[in-house]
Amino acid sequence: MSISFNIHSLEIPLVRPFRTSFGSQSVRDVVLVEAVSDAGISGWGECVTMAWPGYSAEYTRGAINVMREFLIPTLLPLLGSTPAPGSVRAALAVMQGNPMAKSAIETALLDLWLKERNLSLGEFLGAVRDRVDCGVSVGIPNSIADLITEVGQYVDEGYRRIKLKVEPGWDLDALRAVRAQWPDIPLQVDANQAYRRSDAEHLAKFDEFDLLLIEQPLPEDDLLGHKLISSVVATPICLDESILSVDSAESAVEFGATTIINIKPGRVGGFLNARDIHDLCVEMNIPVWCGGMLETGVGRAANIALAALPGFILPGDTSASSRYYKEDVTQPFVLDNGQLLVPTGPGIGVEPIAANLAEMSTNIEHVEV
Ligand code: NPQ
Ligand code: MG
Repeated sequence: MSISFNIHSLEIPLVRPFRTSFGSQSVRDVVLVEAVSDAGISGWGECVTMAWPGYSAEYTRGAINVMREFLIPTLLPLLGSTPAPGSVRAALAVMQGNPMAKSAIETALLDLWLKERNLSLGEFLGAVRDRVDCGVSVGIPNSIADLITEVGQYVDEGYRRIKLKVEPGWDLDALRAVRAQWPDIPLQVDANQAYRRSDAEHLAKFDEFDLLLIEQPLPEDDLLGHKLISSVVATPICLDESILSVDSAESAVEFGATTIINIKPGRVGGFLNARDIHDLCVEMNIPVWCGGMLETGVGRAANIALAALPGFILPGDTSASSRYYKEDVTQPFVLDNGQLLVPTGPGIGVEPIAANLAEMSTNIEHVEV
């Protein structure tokens, strides 16, 4: 008698292609991990990898493999009944790297553990709000005209902050066009590591557009480069890919490489680590915001609970389901006055809709230990 896992591979069409400095995507291939208890209760976690290692070194087939071959077997001694969240994190920490795979498994078991206690993820993490401010991430489009149309749609829908994906050759003209139309809207950019140290003077030209921040301009391992950029650019630098743990967050801040941090549970190995990074940042007076990885409702629900913690003072990439999907795997998250409601049900507070899951599913792998 013990907990078993189903690893669901899904393919969901995106409402429009999402292009970043590392590639373009028109279908989200995503993995949902289901942990099933003896009592037949399911806990859910989302693995936010992409099919290829473009955003970080992890990728979907590798994540599924490491879950099956190493992460789940490592948990075997704990799986007689639903393990406490801290013990899952400690057991998984024996394995290096693979934070997105770890986060998916930890979250599925955490959802189960919370459901057994009738506690919501928000209550467990320490949420202080019942709704969160939402921003939206705008991919690199084909033209300035398309950009203005797309941003206009999001502004009309009520998003409280716009983030433009940028890369060399798609930056100043795009910013100028958006600012000409919307002089006052909260605006930021994300380069996903597309610039180099030698671009410091170029990045300084972003200053005139009154941006909240420039996210991850340089490669993830280049803390010195980010510090050098910060000395030339007035706009705050915010790290995403570089921040992998509590210690790397503290290092980046103390070193002077960043003054704002994007927290993504998948990138940091789960919600416990995400909460700890949040707590550290509150102590250090570093604003944080919740990133996004084109999550389905499963991952989105959990992110919104995280974003309700007190240190999340900037709007997140916690968009409505409709930003990415015509149909979500859960009940859709719908924007209300630029905000989403924090789920209040037990665990992550949402379930996949069986018919949607069946329709989107391309493969199910059962893992029993
Ligand atoms: C970021 N996300 O902040 C990412 C990166 C990103 C919402 O901008 C498929 C799956 C495509 C995950 C493209 C946002 C993706 C993806 C970009 C994540 O850096
Ligand atoms: Mg980013």
